[in-house]
Amino acid sequence: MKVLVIGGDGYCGWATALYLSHQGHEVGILDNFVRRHWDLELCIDTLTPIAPMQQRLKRWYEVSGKHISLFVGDITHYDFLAQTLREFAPEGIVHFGEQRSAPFSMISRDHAVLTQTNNVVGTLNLLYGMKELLPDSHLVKLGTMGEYGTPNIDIEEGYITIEHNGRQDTLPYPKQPGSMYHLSKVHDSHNIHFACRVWGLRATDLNQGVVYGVLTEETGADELLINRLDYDGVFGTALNRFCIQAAVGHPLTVYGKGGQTRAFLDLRDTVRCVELALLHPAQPGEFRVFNQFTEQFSVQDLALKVQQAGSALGLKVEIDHLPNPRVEKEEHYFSAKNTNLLSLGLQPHFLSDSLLDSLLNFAIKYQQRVDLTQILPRVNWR
Ligand code: NAD
Ligand code: USQ
Repeated sequence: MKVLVIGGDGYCGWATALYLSHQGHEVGILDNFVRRHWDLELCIDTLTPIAPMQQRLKRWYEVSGKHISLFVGDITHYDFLAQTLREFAPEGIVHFGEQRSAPFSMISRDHAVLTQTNNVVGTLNLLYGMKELLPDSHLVKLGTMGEYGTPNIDIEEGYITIEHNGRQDTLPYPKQPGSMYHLSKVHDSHNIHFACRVWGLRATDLNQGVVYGVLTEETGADELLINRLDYDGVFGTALNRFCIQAAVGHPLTVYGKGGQTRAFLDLRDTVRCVELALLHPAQPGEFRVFNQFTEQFSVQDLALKVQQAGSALGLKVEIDHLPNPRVEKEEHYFSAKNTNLLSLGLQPHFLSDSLLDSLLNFAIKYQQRVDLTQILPRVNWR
């Protein structure tokens, strides 16, 4: 299949582009490298030394014999996007190309506006591009489990059947997102749903949980193919951060009580889920929603698991409960469905001691690159 990976220089996108290329798909990467620019602006850096994209692609060709096309530009610029769609003419479009940090979106009004403009306008341009140029292509869009928030009922996959005043309907599941970033994903979902209903486009929204891990078969094949791994207080995510904190002897930063429960998955499952969605496309006019995660944990559970795995490696790991910089429930019900991807054949990698060992060892290997001043959270929701 011919697949365009938008955001292919990022954490999920790079691993996915290489995986799809390895599986024999013809892959193109579109990215404007704005994430590298935001890192520079915030004075942060990935734990792992990532190479420039052109070097990454050259080495991938040397290692695998497979060519990946590169389109450098911003999808909020319609002319560039339309030209890329015309030239590459993909059958599947995987869209990772957004500002994806909740804390980044809450730094200031400017950051909220940047996040929502970048994400909503980029996706809207893509929908118009598909309508005008590639109406039969299939959009696989990365959404987030955080669109749902933490309701006191089970979370379904995108839709819920409701009875009201004696009548019944199946409607989009209510959304209660917890940051300006998560809100941008809700706005995207509404726009994509509209494009499917009204223009007959086909789309799959992957409501992904928090991703952990760094190694995939392909990114581990050579040092120049290494993936990014964020640990700072803005772009770093819970489990990845905890492993790096443990490796450098920083107390684990549990926010508040730590009862916040979220859905998680291994990066190796992200890449496979995307391929499964591509291989089993939505029908014309269908807006399909899959909850993309394999397990649920509270933040405190994760900290205890990392502490245990660290002890086994001889690390002394302390757990801190910091005042929560976010406004979120710290004790709540959380039970989400995730059967759609499993029924398409996903065989999950569950969080195991061996994964934690490998993440911890990876973090130990690159520990001299950690800037300890970037670990504590700096962005407050209030
Ligand atoms: P990332 O920041 O590592 O990568 C995003 C990439 O998109 C970057 O390379 C960036 O330069 C590019 N990009 C952003 N805006 C662009 C634009 N306007 N035009 C072209 N390129 C643009 O993020 P990630 O962690 O790989 O996340 C990818 C997607 O998956 C995001 O949409 C995110 O919301 C979603 N997601 C991520 C996680 C996670 O835990 N990392 C969990 C759930 C969902
Ligand atoms: N948390 C801590 N300590 C930390 C970091 C986070 O306790 O050091 C807590 C947060 O308060 C929150 C939970 O862990 O309750 C998850 O936070 P996170 O930073 O790991 O993840 P989040 O902000 O939700 O965002 C990440 C990705 C985002 C994606 C989302 C999936 O950055 O792109 O959409 O995970 S989900 O959480 O399912 O919405």
